[in-house]
Amino acid sequence: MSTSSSTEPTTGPTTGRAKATIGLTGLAVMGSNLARNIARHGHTIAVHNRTQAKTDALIEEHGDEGDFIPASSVKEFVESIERPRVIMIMVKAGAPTDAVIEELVPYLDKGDIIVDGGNAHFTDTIRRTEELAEKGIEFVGTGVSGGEEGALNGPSIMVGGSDQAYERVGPIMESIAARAGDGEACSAHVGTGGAGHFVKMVHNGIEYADMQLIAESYDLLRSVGGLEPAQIADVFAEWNTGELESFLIEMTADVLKHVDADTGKPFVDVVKDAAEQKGTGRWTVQSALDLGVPVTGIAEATFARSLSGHTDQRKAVREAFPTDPDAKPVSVDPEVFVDQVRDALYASKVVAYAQGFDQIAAGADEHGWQIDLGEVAKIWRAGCIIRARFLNRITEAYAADPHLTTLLTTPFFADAVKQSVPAWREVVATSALSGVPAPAFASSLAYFDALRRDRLPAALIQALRDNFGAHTYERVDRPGTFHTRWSGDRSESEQG
Ligand code: NBP
Repeated sequence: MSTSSSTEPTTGPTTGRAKATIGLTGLAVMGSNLARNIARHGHTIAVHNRTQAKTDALIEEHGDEGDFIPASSVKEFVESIERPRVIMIMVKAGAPTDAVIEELVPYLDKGDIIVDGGNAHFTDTIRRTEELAEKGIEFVGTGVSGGEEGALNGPSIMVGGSDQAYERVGPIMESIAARAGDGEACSAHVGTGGAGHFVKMVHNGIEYADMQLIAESYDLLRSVGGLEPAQIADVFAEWNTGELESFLIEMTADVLKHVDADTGKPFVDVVKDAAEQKGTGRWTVQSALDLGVPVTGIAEATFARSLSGHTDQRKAVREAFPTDPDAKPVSVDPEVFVDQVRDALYASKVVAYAQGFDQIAAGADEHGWQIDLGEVAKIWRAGCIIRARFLNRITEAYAADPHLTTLLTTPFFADAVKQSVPAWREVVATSALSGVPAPAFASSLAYFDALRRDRLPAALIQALRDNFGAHTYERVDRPGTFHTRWSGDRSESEQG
């Protein structure tokens, strides 16, 4: 690595051409679209990919969209960027990201900044930040959401790293980010170290919950309500005009309307019913377990995907317990049921977001990140997959009280949940009685009910733990820690 930290002229030594403001390496679908977005916003961008063909294709197909400096080697790439350099990596997360960093470092100078826009695990980001800091290089772990369309036309960007790095990186990210309805850029410095990737991870976890709740709504409306996919598409389109308005609800209407060209069947009927996952839902749940935050909606959504893939078990149980031909179907008035499912969906969604924001708050506490939760809700209002009208309400709630105990008790959401409770119970009961599973609805309702209970059966669990393992317990009537001599005279002793 070069040790110089001085700045240099902003033209290349041999060409006299202006140097790039930013470089981007990793030109698969996300990277090339982000590079085009950056170029379209007037930034000169150096572009590089391990396999040269992708760089060539980008320049050939889109080179006229802005000022690109293609590079065929890492050295040439790094040298074409003005110092202190900002270099964005958009490669597969994990080992490829480390490999790219290792290749870049020998050519970098102190003060240069590496921005990782891939879906890195936040602990990798913390490690990379520390390792590169020892070399005088800033590392900015950045969550990018919005898929390939967002990358091109404006994603939601969750930037980590130091304040100093954000001063250089922030304006570029804000210029390419999606704009919310009020014109604000959906990009922010969410915190230092791994904060950007942590927030992106929880975003994806909430996305899992959102999609599972939508899928359960569809299943209930079809299997219990008797509606056809095209009719359910109309229901979702109608829901998208109210408080549920969101990208995923809108997309659901679109997908359910779609008819398969080969078979003439609803498209949803020709897709294999085994949901895949790339791992961010699992990471969210693993982190939540470590932090002790009950993200039940996200966990149910993640397990529901796993269950869908266990085709052998599904077949075995389906054959062992066939539908009883004499079973009385649960009868519902479809019109009433549509409204009940909407209310259940809304209340469950509020729970999923409340849990996700609890997890971000807990992660921030654990890692010493100053994350402004209202700001997070703000930058999710456009560009990202979970963009939704009601994120405005979450921003308002955190603006009124940045240290909220839970979103559920804020006036707007408390009112919404209160109004939804009867329908929510009806839908969960209907799901159980009809044998149409709705695990995310059920667990969200159970979470809400558990929080409301005056006394929880956790008291019995404590008593059992003390009985079999002398794990002690606290009493409701006086302070201290106690143990009962269960196998002796059952007298109680206070523990020191
Ligand atoms: P991929 O995740 O499919 O990664 C492909 C890119 O990684 C190619 O440029 C490939 O170079 C490069 N690469 C690999 Br693989 N191993 C490498 C190595 N050892 N050294 C150098 N380069 C290497 O691309 P993507 O779907 O565009 O996603 C890019 C990043 O953005 C990922 O981290 C992804 O998780 C994240 N992300 C994706 C989305 C989405 O919706 N797809 C959304 C948000 C974030 P090659 O061309 O030479 O093989």
